[in-house]
Amino acid sequence: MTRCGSVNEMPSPIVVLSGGGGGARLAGALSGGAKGRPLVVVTNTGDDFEHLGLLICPDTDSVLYTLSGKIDPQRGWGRAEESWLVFDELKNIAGPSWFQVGDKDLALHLLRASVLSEGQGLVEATHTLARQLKVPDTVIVVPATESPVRTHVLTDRGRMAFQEYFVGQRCEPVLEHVVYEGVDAASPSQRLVDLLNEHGTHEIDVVLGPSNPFLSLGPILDIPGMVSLLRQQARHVVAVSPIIGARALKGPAAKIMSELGLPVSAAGWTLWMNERYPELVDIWVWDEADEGLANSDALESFDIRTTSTVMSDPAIAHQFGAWLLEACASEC
Ligand code: FO1
Repeated sequence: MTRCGSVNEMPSPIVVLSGGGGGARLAGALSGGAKGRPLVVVTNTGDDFEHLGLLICPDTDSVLYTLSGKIDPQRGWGRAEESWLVFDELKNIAGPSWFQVGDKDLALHLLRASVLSEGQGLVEATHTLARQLKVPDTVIVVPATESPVRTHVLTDRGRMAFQEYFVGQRCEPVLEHVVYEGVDAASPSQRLVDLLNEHGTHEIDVVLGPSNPFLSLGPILDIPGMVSLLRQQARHVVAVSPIIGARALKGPAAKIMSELGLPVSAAGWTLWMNERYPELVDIWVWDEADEGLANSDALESFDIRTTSTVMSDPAIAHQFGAWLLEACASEC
């Protein structure tokens, strides 16, 4: 089946699946540079959790903050020019201090709680917050699902919720298995389904950000119906490797691959993704540092393209975004 060469007069969206800092940075790189094409950013909800009685949505918020120019670029999460008065006082009165919530960030969590309590669902609430934060209106940020999907990890220290593993234990436990609690009962958010179905089949392009496949993309792609929805609507699905050399630029992707007994390389990631989500990806984007690995027999039938994928500053990230848009539009 060829999915290439669609001739569509109307601008069809670029859809980015985003989790963690890499996905948010890529969404930022593609926003504004999409040559009139709207950008839809589908966010991972597996990291969401209740803290201090508030729903915290870290991956959605990293996208909102990145797209509104408010992200702290060093940390890659939370607000730039943050203050910590509430957090410091929480510590003084023996409140929970393992998860740091800054004052400006707290304001967003309070606003989300307020609109949710007024009856908005997570998707509508995210849209409201995006407008309040002044995310450009050419970008739609949409949580992958309205249903509660929560990532849990099984480790050598037992089972724990994602943030307990990621922040509380700094990803130190050896990971044995990942579970997306609630995923079997979940479905893609209706807003996402509508956005994708507004266009004919094979008109949108889908980009899987350089996000952790187990912790960030899995909770999106494992939602029943998600892969078939994307595949049915996409002209091209392009996946960006989170592994460069034998490392992940940030986060535990390489450590987890090694703990799961997978080869830690762009090739290992490609073969695992293809086995886990067969026929989903058309174009595999690797960093140019890994070019030499693409010649293996096991990868003969894969469309692997290499470029500099390190989004070290906004200008370089935009160059990579422009390159990706060209790749989406190319024949495969
Ligand atoms: N990450 C940390 O390493 N430590 C924190 O205390 C922390 C607080 C935090 C608060 C709000 C938020 O949106 C994100 C926060 N993160 C923190 C990042 C978050 O745990 C991870 O980036 C994602 O869940 C992984 O993608």
